Amino acid sequence: MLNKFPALFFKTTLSIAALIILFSCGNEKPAKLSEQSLIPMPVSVTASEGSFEITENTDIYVPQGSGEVQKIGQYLADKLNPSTGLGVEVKTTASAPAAGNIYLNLTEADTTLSDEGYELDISVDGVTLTAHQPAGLFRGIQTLRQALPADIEKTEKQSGSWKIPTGTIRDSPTYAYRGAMLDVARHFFSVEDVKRYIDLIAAYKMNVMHLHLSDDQGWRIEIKSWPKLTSYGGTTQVGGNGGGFYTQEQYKDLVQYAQDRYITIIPEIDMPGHTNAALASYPELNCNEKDPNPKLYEGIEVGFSTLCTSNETTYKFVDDVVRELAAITPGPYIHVGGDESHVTAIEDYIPFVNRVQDIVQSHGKRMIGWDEVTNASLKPTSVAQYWAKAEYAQSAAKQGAKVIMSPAKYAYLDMQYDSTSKFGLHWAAYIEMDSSYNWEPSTMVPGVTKDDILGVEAPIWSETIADMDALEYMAFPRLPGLAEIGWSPKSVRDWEGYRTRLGKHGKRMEAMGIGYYPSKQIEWVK
Ligand code: TNX
Repeated sequence: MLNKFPALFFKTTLSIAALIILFSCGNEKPAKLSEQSLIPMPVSVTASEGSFEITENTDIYVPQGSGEVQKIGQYLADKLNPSTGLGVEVKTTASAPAAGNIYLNLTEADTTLSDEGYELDISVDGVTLTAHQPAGLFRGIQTLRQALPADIEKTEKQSGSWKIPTGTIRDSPTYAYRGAMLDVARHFFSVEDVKRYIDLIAAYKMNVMHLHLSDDQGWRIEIKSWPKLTSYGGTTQVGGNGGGFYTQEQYKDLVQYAQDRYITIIPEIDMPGHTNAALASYPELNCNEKDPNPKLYEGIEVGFSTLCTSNETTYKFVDDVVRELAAITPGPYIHVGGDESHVTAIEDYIPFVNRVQDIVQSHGKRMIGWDEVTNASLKPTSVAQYWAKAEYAQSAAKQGAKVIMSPAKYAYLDMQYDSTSKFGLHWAAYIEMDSSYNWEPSTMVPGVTKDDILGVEAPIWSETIADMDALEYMAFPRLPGLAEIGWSPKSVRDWEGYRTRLGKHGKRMEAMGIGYYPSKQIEWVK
């Protein structure tokens, strides 16, 4: 008797430990679909009991004869294979595949799905992703990624099972334009860096990458008819040490890379201000004969430079630049800046912008400008990007032009989180997670309604941001919330719910290799 007690105790302890191990490892049930931390939050999620597991028998099936869907299937396979090591293949089919597989299908029938909308059905027998357009399949794949364990994002083989909770998600975006802007002028970012940023914004269903390609400190895109813009004007950056530019071939490669992710590149050439790099490269663009050739600039002041608006050479220059850019930009927009032209008299600024708008249109594109361009006469096809002044956004709406919402106080990713932030500025605000998330585009500016708004964009200016580590620290974790403001309807968004989802999403950002700011406002789940 005396001897038996410790043996029984030992056995019981062992079986409890075994049970704990059983439930905490491989056989763990995934959270319900409705409890997955999906960002942006889908329009509707209906969860059921059960799960589908991706195994070595799972493949991705796409309809016969659609090279585009095949490519999307390959994108998904390339996301799944490194971490699972399961060798998922893309195969074509004429009808729904056998149980155990993933099926990507386009449907003409479901016209309630918008261009980027999708339906994701997960049953114990398989996954079916349906969309009206290929872009919808691509967006739906981002949801599928987030429905899998976070380790799916790692680039080395992981152990573990790959279960997806069952249910149905129907989803489509609230705004057609959901963008991020990267300032590659103050500090230059390489093609590889920009591709990484494109991949990161794609994961949150953003569809625009706005590249700020010129500023006082540097000109970053090859213009063949004005070669000194890059050979001289691209040779430095803030603080010196570096600089650089994209050749037109490299730019085309970026456009294609973005297009493969259903992201439109919008190139920006800022004018008439923010032009010191151009003015230093070509003296004839300056009005002032006495000081025709300013030096390259490596500081961070703004508002001191202007193209000479009374000089015909300036318009030849603008026409050449827009013509060459339009030829390598399949997207509908050319951004012409127009911000902070503090040394351009308003009576010169207005006719300048009007003329530039005509030039952009003559090359088959629509003009976007920062909100100050509403001082000019906007065409209804033009777009104003609101960043500072409500009255400018209102003026755009009154003129029948659409508005992109980038309120600096909420949406600027280069603003510091708080006074201890390692990088960033704070002229507009300190932007912690709550204020970054807690704003609504359609009620931000009185008189500017949802119908006036094309969408939302999160800019990152790079005066203090010199590399990818700094960029990711500033963009994350704010960017996913801004993507959600653009994608998800108001009715499914609330700060407390988002806080909880983001807390669980930290592991996924880590798996994606994102060096994010671990805000104290979020309870990060380890
Ligand atoms: C204002 S926002 C600017 C940029 C600066 C930024 C810094 C806007 C249209 N212009 O030139 O880089 O502030 O936050």
